[in-house]
Amino acid sequence: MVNVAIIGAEKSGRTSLAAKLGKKGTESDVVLYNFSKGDRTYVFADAKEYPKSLKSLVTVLGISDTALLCVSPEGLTAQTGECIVALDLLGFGKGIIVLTMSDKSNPFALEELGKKLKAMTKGTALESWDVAAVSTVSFDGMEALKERFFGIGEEILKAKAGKADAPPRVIIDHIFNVTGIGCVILGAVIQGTVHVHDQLTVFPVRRETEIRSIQMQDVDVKSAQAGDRIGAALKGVQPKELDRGFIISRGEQVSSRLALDCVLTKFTSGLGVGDTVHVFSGLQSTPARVTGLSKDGKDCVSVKGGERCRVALEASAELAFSPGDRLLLAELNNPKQRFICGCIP
Ligand SMILES: Nc1nc2c(ncn2[C@@H]2O[C@H](COP(=O)(O)OP(=O)(O)OP(=O)(O)O)[C@@H](O)[C@H]2O)c(=O)[nH]1
Ligand SMILES: [Mg+2]
Repeated sequence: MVNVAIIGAEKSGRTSLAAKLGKKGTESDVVLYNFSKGDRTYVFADAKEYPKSLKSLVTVLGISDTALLCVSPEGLTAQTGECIVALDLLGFGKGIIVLTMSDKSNPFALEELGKKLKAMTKGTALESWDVAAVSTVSFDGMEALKERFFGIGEEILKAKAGKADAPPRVIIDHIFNVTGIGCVILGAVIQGTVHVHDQLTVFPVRRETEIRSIQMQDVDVKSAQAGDRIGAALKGVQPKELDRGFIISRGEQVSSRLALDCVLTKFTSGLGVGDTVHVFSGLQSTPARVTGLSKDGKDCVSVKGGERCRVALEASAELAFSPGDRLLLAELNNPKQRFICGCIP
């Protein structure tokens, strides 16, 4: 299974593209569109509530392996920049810049826009992304776009196969109570293989559970592996005890006090001790206060855009994470560009 985030500024043609690429499935602040070709399944995730909700954007990126960044002929906005910053901070090395609504533009303008985007993404994780122009009205470019992300999809599947032997980790993104079954979650297996009857724990709440059943694309299966999107029925937990972003695994670090290594984006005004920020860890998010900063091992009171530092945070809720996870800090009230930095614990 290949999970593809479809993101971009407001009215950049995201939903039209997602709806042409797949069939609508799960819908919340994130809408999933499914597409199967032979034994390959693609799930496209539309961050429906973005730009209003940053969480909607971080959620689709959190459940995706690759992304399509939509840019309309109207061009680049602060939100396009914000999407590029998010993709860069999370290290999305594979994806496609999609120039949408090509029927409303002309080849010369499209080429100029593509060049501008290539310049803007130079030195970021998006540096080697291809640019493709499409129209969901005339269908120009649609087949070529599909061919390109099928190519990326195969590379992703190869990389994921290598992760199937690690301990299982499932990130929960939706939670339901199903009459007669009980607690059912939707989520992504991001590492390892989960089997029916596995005894695992839900973090950060540290609740033991057994995987009662697993479904993929509504079909019962015995196991699922890294990269698969699953539905799973859980024994021993109630839906009300769970929240989006909770992790089902054998072990996670759980804490509300975090010490993180960060690199600030060039597009932030900086970070200071005492600041209130929003921390995103996978699909979990919570407000937090900066309680300490240090640069090159020396304590300091503030850091500027582009700088590297260590941040101590006191979060409002416990977060679950593992070494190697990437967290994001954001200032939700900044009107221009809300991301501050990407961090590792
Ligand atoms: N001519 C033309 N219009 C398009 C195309 N794609 C989308 N549109 C129109 O552009 C508008 C915005 O498209 P959406 O797909 O809703 O874009 P969005 O990014 O999901 O928009 P919001 O979620 O509202 O921010 C709609 O009126 C679409 O009908 C296209 O390829 N060609
Ligand atoms: Mg939309």
